[in-house]
Amino acid sequence: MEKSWENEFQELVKTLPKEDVWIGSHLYFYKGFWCPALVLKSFISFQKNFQAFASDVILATFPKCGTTWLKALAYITLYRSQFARDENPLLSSSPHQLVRFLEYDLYLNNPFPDLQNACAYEPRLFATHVPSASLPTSITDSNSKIVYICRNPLDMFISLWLFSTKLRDNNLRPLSPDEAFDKFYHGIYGFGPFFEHVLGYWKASRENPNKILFLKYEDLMEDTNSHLKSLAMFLGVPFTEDEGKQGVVPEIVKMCSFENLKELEVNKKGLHASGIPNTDFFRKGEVGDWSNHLTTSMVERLEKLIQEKLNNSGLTFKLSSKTSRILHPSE
Ligand code: PAP
Repeated sequence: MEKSWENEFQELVKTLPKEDVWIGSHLYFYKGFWCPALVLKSFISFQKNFQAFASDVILATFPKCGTTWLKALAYITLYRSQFARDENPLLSSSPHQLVRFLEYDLYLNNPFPDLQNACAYEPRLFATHVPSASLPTSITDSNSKIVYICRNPLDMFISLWLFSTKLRDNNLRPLSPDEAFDKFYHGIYGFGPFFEHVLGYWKASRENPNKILFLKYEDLMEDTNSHLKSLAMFLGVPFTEDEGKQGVVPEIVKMCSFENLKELEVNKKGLHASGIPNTDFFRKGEVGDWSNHLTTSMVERLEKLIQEKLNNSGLTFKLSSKTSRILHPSE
């Protein structure tokens, strides 16, 4: 049985378009997105075998858009009644250990992982980068909840490029900004194209706002307190008046802040389940850092692309925290 699935998988891989520009390992184009070689098999197992519970919460994110941050915020908010305030799990575990990825972790070497023991508390809380159209039907058809976060594509590109530079095979020549930009522009990177991913969740969240909470990194950065309150409400664990008086919301916000998480010992050492050092998930944590890296012509091309892709969708992105500049498709 296992052998025939392995053969079937190997046959499938041979038929898929592939690219290897970013870190040296392949991306395969499958089911409408570029799937990193490392997780192609686990994505298929996840899609085929995952059985959602109505109570499940899934954090769905586009890579480099705030996954680590959202994991920390959601975990502490959802389970805050389970541990004492001075025994915060973030002090001893990285956000990626606390909220485990389905394709990048749990299904990585096991088509039927022990999902019950993968979560310390109820309800189960998992994370994924998989686009909405490729989620297992048991997630989309059940009452399970999805929290999605995305980010303006200019900052996301810079974060991805600098992250990939660190992970790139040492035997390869460095990836030039122009090469990286060209692939990015054409949607060729893990879980890309970006716009299809973002618009998939955007449309689904507008059709069913009780099932999908759609967040943006820039909004969260601008006012973390109120977005945390909305998140708690959405998850069915609103902050009480008493918690308000005790300052629980600003306490969680501070605990999960970039500055705090980056300096915790647990995030300075150790590896993510995929082998990536924990420290690589904390770089700068700012809105608008793209302006320190992109050329004028890159910015112009991306702005035009955003206008084309977001056209009439109602979705907009803030590109900078200083000017609050918002790119509307009609600009
Ligand atoms: P992933 O999708 O690969 O798991 P993800 O956490 O989304 O990674 O991306 C990391 C980005 O989030 C980094 O952005 P930067 O490169 O522009 O700096 C990282 O610095 C940022 N980040 C990590 N933790 C936080 C946090 N607590 N608050 C704000 N930004 C954060």
